[in-house]
Amino acid sequence: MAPSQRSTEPTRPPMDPAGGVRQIKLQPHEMTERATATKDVFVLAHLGIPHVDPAAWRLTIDGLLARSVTLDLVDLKRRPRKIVEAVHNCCGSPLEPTVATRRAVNVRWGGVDLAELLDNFGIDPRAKFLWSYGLDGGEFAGSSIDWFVKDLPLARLAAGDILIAYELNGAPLPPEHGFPVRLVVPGYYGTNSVKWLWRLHLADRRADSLFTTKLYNDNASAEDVAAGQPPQRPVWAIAPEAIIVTPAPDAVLAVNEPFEITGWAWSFRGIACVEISTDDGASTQRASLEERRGWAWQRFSLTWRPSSPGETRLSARAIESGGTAQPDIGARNAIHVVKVVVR
Ligand SMILES: Nc1nc2c(c(=O)[nH]1)N[C@H]1C(S)=C(S)[C@@H](COP(=O)(O)O)O[C@H]1N2
Ligand SMILES: [Mo]
Repeated sequence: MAPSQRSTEPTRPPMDPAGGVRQIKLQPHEMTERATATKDVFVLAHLGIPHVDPAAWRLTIDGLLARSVTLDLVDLKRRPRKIVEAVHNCCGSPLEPTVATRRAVNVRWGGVDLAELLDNFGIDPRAKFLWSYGLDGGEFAGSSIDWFVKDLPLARLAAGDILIAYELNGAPLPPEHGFPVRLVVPGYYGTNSVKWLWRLHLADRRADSLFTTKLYNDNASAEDVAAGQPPQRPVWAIAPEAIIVTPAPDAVLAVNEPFEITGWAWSFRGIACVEISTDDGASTQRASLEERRGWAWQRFSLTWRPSSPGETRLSARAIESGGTAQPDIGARNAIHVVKVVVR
């Protein structure tokens, strides 16, 4: 390999469609499989889908490094391939950050370990953020976007497993999921995993783009601000969340018959406990919960024997290692409630 530096920006590949795409494939009660099939993975593209010629594709890594580098697909695939199973979780619309959308899948990504790759090029100690650029551009929320740009704190490298990914579930990335190459940041909301990646830039400050500084920043609570936290918090690490898979909404369950309430729970820090309520929140019981395995979601289950007929609301609350619990309402990770009928 003879790394060289690219001086000019790439030409944007054809966009088809040009304009946002949002395909939500599975509702919570359909998330029955531990490993989500590629056809069931949601598609979120704010600006459309660029169709990239893999032979012309290049990745430039520049900024606060001892030396910049440009890699092609052959360079990348020659390096050791790492497979990472991880929850992939869209945080919902950046224009409606407090709406729970429950877009989550659990998949296997394959690619090159970013931390190992960067080690070869000498990270400057002044570098604090990694900016990542997608080949897509266009209009979003009244703004004209050159490139989709996100950033993340370089400190995230220490937790491991950030990939420059070229495979999803053992096959090349499909066009809509970032072909030929995307970033994958396990444990961070999906928006940070930039598709159609063409540049990684190391900097001492956050990227000044619509999707980094204007959108995708949550307002901190009054308590947090009083405790000295910054007023805004970037949408990076995934907050605790649990999804009820069984029973489905409006399911009819038999009185006095055991029924297994099941679902998935996850967060950046990992889930320590899931509490289930079968009586509209009046009381809770602890579900049995799988140990965390890497970045994958954790299954929970609880056998419930409904004792009286009528309508009731089941809910599950995930509590992560460290103690943070899902809020009841008004957040992207508000608790999931499923109404059922007992007869
Ligand atoms: N280049 C680029 N990367 C992107 C996006 C985008 O619009 N452009 N959308 C982000 C969002 S909001 C999510 S949730 C995930 C969705 O990835 P998927 O469509 O492969 O499921 O990609 C992220 N990466
Ligand atoms: Mo998203």
